Amino acid sequence: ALSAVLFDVDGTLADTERDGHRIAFNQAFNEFQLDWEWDVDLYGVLLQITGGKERIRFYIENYAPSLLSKNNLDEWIAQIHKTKTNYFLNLLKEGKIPLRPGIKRLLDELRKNNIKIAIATTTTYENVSTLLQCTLGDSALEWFDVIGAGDIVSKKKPAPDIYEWVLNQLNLPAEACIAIEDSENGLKSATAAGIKTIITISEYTREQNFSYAALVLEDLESTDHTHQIAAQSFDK
Ligand code: XBP
Ligand code: MG
Repeated sequence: ALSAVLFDVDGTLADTERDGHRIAFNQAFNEFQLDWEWDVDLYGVLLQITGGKERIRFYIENYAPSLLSKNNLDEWIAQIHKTKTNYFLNLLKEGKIPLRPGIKRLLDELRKNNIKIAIATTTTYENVSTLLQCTLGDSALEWFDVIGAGDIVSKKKPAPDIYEWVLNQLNLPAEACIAIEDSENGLKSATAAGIKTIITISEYTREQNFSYAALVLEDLESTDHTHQIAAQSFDK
């Protein structure tokens, strides 16, 4: 039977990338007087690298390599990223980033049926806690048995580490869980951890390869989807 559903955050719980993270990165670059502008198309390319600090480093390597010789490069990237996180938190607090349709209802139904819910994400912990509190209320953090986020593991998605860490904290085998993801990197990560994965397509991930997902859905809006998710746990 199904014991827990593990949720990705960016692109799955909310459409955070184009009008959230991307904007916050650009605001931080501006504050650091960098003339970098991550437009909507370029950001789609950069999304293949998960994790904000890792994404900034990848950008420097490919688009501004002269900066690679900069002293304390990692520290500088971390400072830019901290500034970016603060801008992103502001966007969340201003209510600019709603949950995707059906998410609140699905979380409610899982809780009602005593199915555990958890988070497995590459994004920073504060981004997750603030998103949940701003959209679902202050008590929402307590709904989740485990929140695995950011640098808690050193290898981010598509590596399985974050899902393995969450399974470990839940003390559950992969077979008792389902992951909900929006991207190929997320699908790879959950699948490599042995977890059956349902995809909800997002703007940037529409063309990706989801051939080995258990189920591919446009979104989680209709109640049928809850039954489809529940059904996944019976045909194992
Ligand atoms: C999401 C990400 C994150 C965000 C930025 O991937 O890659 O890096 O874009 O978050 P996934 P931070 O949905 O597969 O977890 O800047 O806080 O790292
Ligand atoms: Mg995602």
